[in-house]
Order: sequence, then structure tokens, then C-alpha cells
Amino acid sequence: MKLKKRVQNQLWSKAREKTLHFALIDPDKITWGNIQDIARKLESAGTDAILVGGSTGVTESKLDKIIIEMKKTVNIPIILFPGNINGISRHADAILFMSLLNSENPYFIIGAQMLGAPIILEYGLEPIPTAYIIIGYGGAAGYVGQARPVPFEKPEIGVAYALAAAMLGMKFIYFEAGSGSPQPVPPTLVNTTRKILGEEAFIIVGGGIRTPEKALELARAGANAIVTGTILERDFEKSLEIIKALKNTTKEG
Ligand code: 1GP
Repeated sequence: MKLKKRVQNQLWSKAREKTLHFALIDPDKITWGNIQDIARKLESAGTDAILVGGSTGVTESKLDKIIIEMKKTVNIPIILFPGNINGISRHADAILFMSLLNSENPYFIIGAQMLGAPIILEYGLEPIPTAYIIIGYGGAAGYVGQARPVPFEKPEIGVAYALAAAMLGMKFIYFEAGSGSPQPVPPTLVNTTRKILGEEAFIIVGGGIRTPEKALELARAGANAIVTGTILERDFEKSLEIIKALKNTTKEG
């Protein structure tokens, strides 16, 4: 078995230059206009990948439809962001193959992965091994995933999860405050994780990021990629501002 690595390699190499932006599209929440037009605007503003997925209301046929449409117009990778095994589409470029480390239910730590792995292999999708750690608010992902969220004011517990993930060989670490969270994850969580794990970790941060200032603060703390979802649905122009702000981040040294 030889698993693909093309998307991961592309993300690592782009992340050496700047902090990336991932636009999250929830198939259950798209109410706005033309999906092709949206994807084209996101790509031309500078987003680096489109994540597709959500915690509720996702079906494979909805995913297929959205992804086929977007692929007609954009070249950036389209990466699945599954909440369960119904979040797999053969048309995507890759899938965040996540383990929800702080779930209280082993199904979300390894059960869904066991069910999904043969399907991913059959579809020839690239799995991106990702530790998913839910912090604070949690939102639908926290509720559905039966997480015991790490308190916002206890970032050291989040760091310990990231450290355990690294020791288990996971390179991608996703700190999730939950979609629509009143606040993003604390920058100190990102900063401390970066200090301990160094450049070996690809840190993704999402949940509650709705302004360029917050996105830049987390970028400065050491995030490799910033995910925004809700702001795309609520204020599309604002989401383009976030993307453009991140486009101008450059790595020191
Ligand atoms: C949710 O991290 C993502 O899984 C994005 O969160 O919808 O708050 O941008 P928002």
C-alpha cells in the first residue's frame, strides 16, 4: 500500500513561506449563491485550500456535488474535513484523517477511523494524519464528538495533548475552538506548542476567527494554517480580508 502525499507536501512547502489560510465550507450551511463563484473568489484572494465538511447534515452525494462544482474552477486542494464516516467523497484531493483525541467516546478516537480507512483506500484519497483537539467552546464538533473540551484558561492541557500526538507520530495538530466560538483558542496554546514541538508540527487553528487581527495574532503565535468558516457565511468580504492579511505574512529567518 502506498499512500499519497502530494497535498501534504504542498502544504508543508507553502507553509515555509507564510501562514496558510483554509476556507471551510459546510455543505449543510451553504445558502449563498453560486458555489463556483465563491470558490473562485476565495482562490483569487489567496486561500490555500478549501476544507469541506461539517458535524451534521452531511451526505456523500452533497459532498460529491459541491466538490465536482468547485473543481471545475479552482486548482487549490479540496480537503475533506469529516465529522463522521459520511464525510468522505471520492472527488476530494485529500482528507484530514483525524482522531478526536479528547473525545470521551472511543468511536471518535479510533472507531470511525477504522470504518473509514478501507473506504479512503478504495477511493484512492490522500489521508492527512491529524490530531484533532477541542478547546473551550467546542460547538457542534464538541457536542457531536462527545469531547471533554480543554478549558480556554488551561492551555497547558492542550499542549500536553499536542505533545502526546507528536509522540504518537502525528504531524498535523488541529486546535479547534468550535465553529462559531465566541473566542478563538488562546495564542499562548499555539505559541507554547510551537516552542516545544518546533517546526516538526503543522499547527492548524480554527473556531471563532472572524477578524484579520485575530488571524494575524494566531499566525504570529506560530500557526501554520488558519481556518475560517462562519465568517464566510456571515460576511464574505470580511473573510476575503482575512485571507489577504494572511497572504502577506512572511516567515522570519
Ligand atoms: C470549525 O474551525 C472551524 O470547525 C471554523 O470555525 O466557523 O468559527 O470559523 P468558525
